[in-house]
Amino acid sequence: MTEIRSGHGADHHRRGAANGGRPTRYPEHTHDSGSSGAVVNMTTRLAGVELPNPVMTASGCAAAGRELDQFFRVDELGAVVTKSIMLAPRAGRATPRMAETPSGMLNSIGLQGQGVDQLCASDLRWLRDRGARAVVSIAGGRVEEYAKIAGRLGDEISGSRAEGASDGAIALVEVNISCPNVEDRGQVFACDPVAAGAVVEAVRAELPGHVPVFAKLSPDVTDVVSIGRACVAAGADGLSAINTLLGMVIDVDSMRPALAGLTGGLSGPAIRPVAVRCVWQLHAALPDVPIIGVGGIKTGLDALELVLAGASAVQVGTTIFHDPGAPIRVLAELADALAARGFARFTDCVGYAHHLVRSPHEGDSHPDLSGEGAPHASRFGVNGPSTQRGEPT
Ligand code: RRO
Repeated sequence: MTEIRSGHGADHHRRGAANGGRPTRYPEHTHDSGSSGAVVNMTTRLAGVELPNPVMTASGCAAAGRELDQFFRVDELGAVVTKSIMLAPRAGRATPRMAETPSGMLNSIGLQGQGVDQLCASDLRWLRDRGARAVVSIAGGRVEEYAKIAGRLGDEISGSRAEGASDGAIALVEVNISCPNVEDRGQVFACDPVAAGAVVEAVRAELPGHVPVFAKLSPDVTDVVSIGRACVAAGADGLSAINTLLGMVIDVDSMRPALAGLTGGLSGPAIRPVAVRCVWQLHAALPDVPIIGVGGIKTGLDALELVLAGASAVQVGTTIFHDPGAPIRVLAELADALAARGFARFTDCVGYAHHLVRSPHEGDSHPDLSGEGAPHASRFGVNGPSTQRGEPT
């Protein structure tokens, strides 16, 4: 049994490529919750792929994880999500590209990056040698570009491309159909169910079946569920929710827009309620589809909120810019929060809040949240998890 203990991140010795460069399997990855002594199994499954725990970095907030590795061992995260990669290297938008907002940040990076060949040759191999799992985020201007990138990753996974290919690192592929910083809104595939489905179908066709494809959705739509459904119908194995919201800041001193690109993507704590709402709606409509929740997570309790809404994994993003150790801290805090609520397994908590509310069609009476009679009634005023359901979702 592999154990993670509270505060483990900084203390552990560095393992390097001690496992021969292959990702470690974690049959029972548990967290010994420091304060209560309770043990929580943090293992999660995303469309057949098992991860030792549900906490990832968010795309675009930690490159490919190399810089974070000086603060904690990135292989101790569930996965590292790479910055969205395109087919060719790309300079991105003009500067300034970032602006502060109350409880958030606005970015207009514009898909700056090294291109997929360089990602495979360098960062993915580093992640593999580190024993970390990679979620490769891909982006394109056209359906054909997404397909070519997926094909390149497919070659890498099958090892047909080069000796020592980085296949072992790639846990799943996140299809970014929702970047807000493209030249025109018509290019945001996630705003249209047909366009979203076309991208997912093309990507799915290029990747081996055992590599799950997750579509990353935009909150800037009227009905996020209809987009999610279209992606799943087109072959997506799961959904990531949410990307940033389109926003704008005007500097009142210069009286000019703060970003050279004028508009940008809003992230940070300000958007967390939007992420919770989207994850809730998607899980309610598509309960069998795994969801990765992302948006404004700073603490383990923030992560717990998204898990209760239906997320089987979470991504930590903007907070990394001022607190690089945040992802590993969030993991420890999430495990503590689960232990305090009586959960023995992370998976038992996924979507738990849905079981505590009635649908509006069931009348006005409120669910019994008293905890009376529940053997594991907790100080949180809800029936303990062991009285509700035994099986993970
Ligand atoms: O690169 C960006 O400007 C960017 C991307 Br790809 C994205 O998906 N979301 C975002 O806020 N910025």
